[in-house]
Amino acid sequence: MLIKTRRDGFNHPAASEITPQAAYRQRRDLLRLMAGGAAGAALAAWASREAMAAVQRPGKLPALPSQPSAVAGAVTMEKPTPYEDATGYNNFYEFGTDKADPAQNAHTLRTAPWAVEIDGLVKKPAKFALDDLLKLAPQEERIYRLRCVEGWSMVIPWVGYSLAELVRRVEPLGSAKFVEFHTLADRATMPGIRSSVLDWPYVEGLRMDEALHPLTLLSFGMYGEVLPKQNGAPVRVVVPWKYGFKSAKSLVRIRFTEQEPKTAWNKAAANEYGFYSNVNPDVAHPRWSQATERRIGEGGLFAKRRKTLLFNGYEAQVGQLYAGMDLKKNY
Ligand SMILES: Nc1nc2c(c(=O)[nH]1)N[C@H]1C(S)=C(S)[C@@H](COP(=O)(O)O)O[C@H]1N2
Ligand SMILES: [Mo]
Repeated sequence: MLIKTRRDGFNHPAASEITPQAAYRQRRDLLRLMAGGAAGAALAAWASREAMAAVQRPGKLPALPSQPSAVAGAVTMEKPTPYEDATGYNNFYEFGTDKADPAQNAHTLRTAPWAVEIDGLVKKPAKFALDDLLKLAPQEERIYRLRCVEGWSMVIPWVGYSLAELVRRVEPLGSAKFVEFHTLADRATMPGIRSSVLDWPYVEGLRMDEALHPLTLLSFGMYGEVLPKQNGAPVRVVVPWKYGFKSAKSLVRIRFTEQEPKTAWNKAAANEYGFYSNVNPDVAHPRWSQATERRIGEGGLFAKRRKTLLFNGYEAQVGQLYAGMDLKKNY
């Protein structure tokens, strides 16, 4: 059977339209995930991950994906970025500003014990221990693109569940219009926060409808394994239609607010990093075009750049959220 591709070369089939090849790949991945499966062994790997060096693969996830993704748009036919590239070329300024710094330095991050605090305009404020957060909803693998504002992109098989699952359970008040994400800022283990490049902690935010969109993922793993520290262990957000900096790593607090959150990058340079930061080839960054991108791990310096797609290729799924908005003003 031919894989039907859209003009843009990407394909976002509903679960029912997944081609045999994609279904095979998904089944194989699930089997691979489940092979790690006797819960005890997986938990042991989870517990011992602290002892592993950052360069080693961090081990299986304790909570296993239970089903292929049913979220329309969660599947891409593109080849995932090689693991070594996705874990060796990172932005995580708490561990340094060079792309190689997080892989070098993030081993000092302590991911256990870990808890995420939920507060602000919410009926059920709570503090979730990581283990409870992991089990809150069935996890699944979703292959999403991540597009950095610096002009590169990756394709990553993330593991997690829709952030909406968590939001629903804590019951935001009617007055809650935005969700604010706070990430860890620990001077003792994060060498990068001695620098004043950003105002720590790293804060990001979404409008409530964006946070509730099923594509917005609370992620605990990638490539079927626990998140490597440099990729935001033990829990991060992934917002696939926005520039990468919206995808906050190493989350410690989620706050519901009435006001638009003051985000770290917006505070650092408001004219360069707006609140929305939707991937948009027609809105240039003040210092460079956003029309094309370089796929990391693909053919080095001479690889052809790809055309960047509106909403990173997820327009069919998320375009409606911005109906009637001027995306040049709301960049
Ligand atoms: N806490 C925190 N989260 C962060 C960042 C950061 O510096 N600190 N960098 C962001 C940026 S700019 C990008 S492109 C992505 C990179 O994610 P990756 O390293 O997993 O590819 O993480 C985002 N989340
Ligand atoms: Mo980025």
